[in-house]
Amino acid sequence: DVVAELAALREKLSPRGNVVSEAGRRRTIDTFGEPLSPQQVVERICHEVQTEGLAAVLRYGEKLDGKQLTAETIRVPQAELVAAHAAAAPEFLETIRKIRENIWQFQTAILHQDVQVDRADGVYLRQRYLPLQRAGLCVPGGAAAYPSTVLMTAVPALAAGVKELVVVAPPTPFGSYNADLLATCHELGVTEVYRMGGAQAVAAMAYGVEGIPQVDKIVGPGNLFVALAKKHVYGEVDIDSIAGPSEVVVIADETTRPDYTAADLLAQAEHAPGASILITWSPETLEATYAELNRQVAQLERCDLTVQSLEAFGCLILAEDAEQACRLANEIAPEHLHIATDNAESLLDQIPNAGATFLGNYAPVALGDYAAGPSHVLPTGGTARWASGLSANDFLRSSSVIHYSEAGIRAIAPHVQRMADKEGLTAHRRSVDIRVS
Ligand code: HSO
Ligand code: ZN
Repeated sequence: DVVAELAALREKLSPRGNVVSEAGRRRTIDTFGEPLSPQQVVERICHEVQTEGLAAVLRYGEKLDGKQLTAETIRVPQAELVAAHAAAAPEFLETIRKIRENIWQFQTAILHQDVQVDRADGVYLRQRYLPLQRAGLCVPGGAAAYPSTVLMTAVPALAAGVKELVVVAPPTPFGSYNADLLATCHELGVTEVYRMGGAQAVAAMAYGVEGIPQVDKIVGPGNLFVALAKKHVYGEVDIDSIAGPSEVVVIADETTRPDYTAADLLAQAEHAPGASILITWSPETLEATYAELNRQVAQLERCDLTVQSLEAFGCLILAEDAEQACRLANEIAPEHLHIATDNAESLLDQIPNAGATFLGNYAPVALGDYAAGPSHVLPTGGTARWASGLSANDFLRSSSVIHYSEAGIRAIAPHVQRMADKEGLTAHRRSVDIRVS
């Protein structure tokens, strides 16, 4: 029963179903003196950061990330950003600039434009789009360093016109001590970088603490605690969607190269955890892809992690036909959908539920992860059914403008008066009466 299995898979991948390891459980007891659920841990951290401020952020940084920092050292010094940038290889800086250009070009092209509707008698209505003033960007730092995530969150924000960007990354070698990450921040003009991660970083940005003013919106990926903390602080500030582990669904037919497909499935599994799902209606393609997976996995740097991830979250599905394959893919609503069939474009309309769709043999997900232009921050865990990937428009809010002339109010007044009468709001009615009588 593929559909039931997929439902179970999705549950495992969602923040709700994300199981805490034994080590994590023990650390929770060490930290809090009792075995709290991740939800309770996050509530407690957020509450303490809100009431105690920076002291709580520093305390949890020490307890959970094992790093003792102070009010002075929690922010990456400007000199360190400059030094990381100066020490970076020229080719790496060239890569950052090329990618920034691609992201900038796409993100500025999709920006909402102000709209004005003109009616008779000088009445006009306008929708204005205004950038947020200050945005907080979460960059993970657990399993690998992600300078690409700095690009994929900061450049859309800059394209929208956000003035103040704050980057937070945990105080780890893959996080805010990573020279590539710091060089990327400097190249993009991001000057506020803090060595904090987890729920405490989200809470610090959401409530504001000494030396770190509150942001308007918090975006970007993170572990379970970051995801739950974003959910917790929503309303205090805005957030993007809640990201869980990464996923791909590849749809292949008999023309799809099994070696390409295997490479794509392994790339996803490398995220560990990452779900790699192949759907095909060709038994030969399925067999050949399986053989390729076994052949290629042995050559990988992160072989053990990748195998673990494939065993837990990977699956190869033999569908009856193309139609069933599309139905299943749509039901999964994956973060990444790769239609690698001969007629890729023609299947697109049958699968509306996907965070990002990659078409054809030459569009591996890694291009979208690193360089294409749309952000790689995408809805996961089936939320592509209703959520969108991060874009420059997420850093805008809209605001309406209403202008009426005397002739305009006279024409609409009877309708406003009648509606006010229905609702029994006499003061509303009088504010119109006084102008037209
Ligand atoms: N596939 C990840 C993004 C990423 N991949 C960053 C490599 N680095 C989530 O879309
Ligand atoms: Zn990736």
